Amino acid sequence: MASKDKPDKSVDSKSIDSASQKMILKACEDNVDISWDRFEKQQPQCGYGLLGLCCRHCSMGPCNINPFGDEPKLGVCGANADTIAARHFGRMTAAGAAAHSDHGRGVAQTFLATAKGEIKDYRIKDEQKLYKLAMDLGVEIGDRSVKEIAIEVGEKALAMFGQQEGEVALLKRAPLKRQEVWRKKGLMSRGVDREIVEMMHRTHIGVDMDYKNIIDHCSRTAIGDGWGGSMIATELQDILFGTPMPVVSRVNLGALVPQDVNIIVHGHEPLLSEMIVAASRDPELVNLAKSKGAKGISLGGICCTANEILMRHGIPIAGNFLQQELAIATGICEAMIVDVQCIFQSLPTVAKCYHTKVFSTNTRGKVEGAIHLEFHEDHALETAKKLVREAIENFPNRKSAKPYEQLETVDLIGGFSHETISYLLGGLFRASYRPLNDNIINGRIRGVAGVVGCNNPRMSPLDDYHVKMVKELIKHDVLVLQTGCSAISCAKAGLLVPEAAAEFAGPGLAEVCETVGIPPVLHLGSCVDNSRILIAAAAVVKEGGLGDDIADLPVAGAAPEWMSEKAISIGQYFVASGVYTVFGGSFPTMGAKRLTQYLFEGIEKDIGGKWAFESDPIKAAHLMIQHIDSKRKALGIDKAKERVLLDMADRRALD
Ligand code: NFS
Ligand code: SF4
Repeated sequence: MASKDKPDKSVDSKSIDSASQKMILKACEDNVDISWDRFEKQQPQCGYGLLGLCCRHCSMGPCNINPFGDEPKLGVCGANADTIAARHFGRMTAAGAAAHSDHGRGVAQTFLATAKGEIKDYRIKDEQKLYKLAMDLGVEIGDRSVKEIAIEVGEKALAMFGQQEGEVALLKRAPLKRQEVWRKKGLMSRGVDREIVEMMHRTHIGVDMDYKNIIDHCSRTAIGDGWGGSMIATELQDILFGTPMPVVSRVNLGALVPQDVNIIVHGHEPLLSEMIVAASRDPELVNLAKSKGAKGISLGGICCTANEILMRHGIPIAGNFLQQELAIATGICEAMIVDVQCIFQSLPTVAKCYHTKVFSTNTRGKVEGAIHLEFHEDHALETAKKLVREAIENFPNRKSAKPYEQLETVDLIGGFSHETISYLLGGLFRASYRPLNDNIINGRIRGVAGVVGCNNPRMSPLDDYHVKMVKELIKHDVLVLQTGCSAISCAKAGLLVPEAAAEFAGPGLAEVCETVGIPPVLHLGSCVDNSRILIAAAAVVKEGGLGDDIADLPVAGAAPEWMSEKAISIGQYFVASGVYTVFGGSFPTMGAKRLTQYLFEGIEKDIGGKWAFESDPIKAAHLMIQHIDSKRKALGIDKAKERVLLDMADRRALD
């Protein structure tokens, strides 16, 4: 519990949105410690750790390297700063890739069991996408039944994790030139799990002591995530739950409605949340909620689970990473249901101050103090109904005598996928990236940026960096693709609606957005859905006119408020795919000069992409714009031709 004299005047420095500010103040009044308080109590944080100069990989250590001219310069085993930081960076990549990929494996297992008819609560929703994936995996279609095809697709997808030799099949979705770069450098992932395990081996004491060699393996591991584990997760989720289509919804803590039973789903795997969505619409349970005095059942998501159920069902998003405790602090959250990843261990402690019940549901993610109600795919809906019932039963236990305030929400459009982007631009019958490529070539769209990733109290106020950077990008005609908590940040700031084009975008981008009717910032889903950005980039290359590799495209990436190891894996597969990628906040190798120099410069000539670090959002946006401009110049499209949009009459006149 926080002390009564906790300063509350600094709320502006903690979040830019007023719903969060109100709940930060409320938590303070209620004497509840939240992430910002704990961050303050951790200060000053360990400088060695921040710079990547701390190693505890063996019991001769822990060893620290002094970044200022003085001793010690070597660990007990003789490891230098670059080796120590590279090993640390490697293990972060491996952990991030493991998180995405273990999620992907779970989806593949459920998919296969569904295809075989072994579980009943899921079914194959998108057959077109199944066929497409089948072709990419070399599964024969012919006149085989959907069931036969799905079983083989499921088996092949699952086998990619444990594959030992050869190449992960989906890497063939990358442009040919990219594949050549990878093959020449020996970076083709041989199997998703294999590279992760090998990373753990290489970074054990006394194995890989060459920082560039470790970074090569970071690429192999991360490519196996982005073009492997994460891509499998996205593809199979789309086939099982439907490929997202643009959908209107709302975002922010106002997703919790005072008159309703409020259920928050938080975490990552849609296997669970999809079933909670179904259960929350069950008429019997809705009636039960009414019998307890509620108007209905409101469901809201936090983190990537939020993105998953927004994308496919239009369920409102309650918040991003740093808002998880604030959702409980509203006092009107009957149940918070969590599965895996990005869950604060503090949730049950915060919940104790209110009436909220926290449920853990995954055998991989038990939470001390939470009620563990394990979720299994073979009786998914039944468990989901049990959880919803628990929430309803908890409705009469709210603690405050005062009426609760309805917090605000902001409108957004979600549900963009690689497929919908090409439909929207090209039309349903001639879905194509041609109009996008043409608009990039003619300069109306200067380039495309992927802005993704987390929130971090280090980067307070919450959302500020994301929003400032993205506004600066669209102002300079850069179309922005988003996923994860970053998309939620910009959604709260009102950037994910078509009207944002006229208000915030440069004239070229605004014109394109208005013609097509899309926002200048497109929400592509959760963090595993960064694979959609890779597929879109490959599609742009394939469409032609913008070079023959992702590294040739006028594109850039960023994770402004990153905190998770998953962000490192994502950053590394962006870089290894040829993308210039900027991180904010901190960068985990800064104390290791040669390694950092390599990641920020030297690596570009090896694999086409490179990293950058910038703590100022406007400067970071301009680093990306400069990079985009340099690619435009290399492509010879830097001198934008003054062209006017031709309507049909003009065209006829030309003919
Ligand atoms: Ni991505 Fe999604 Fe958010 Fe960061 Fe966590 S929820 S997987 S890791 S914090 S963006
Ligand atoms: Fe120290 Fe080397 Fe052991 Fe790391 S591996 S703790 S640097 S002795």
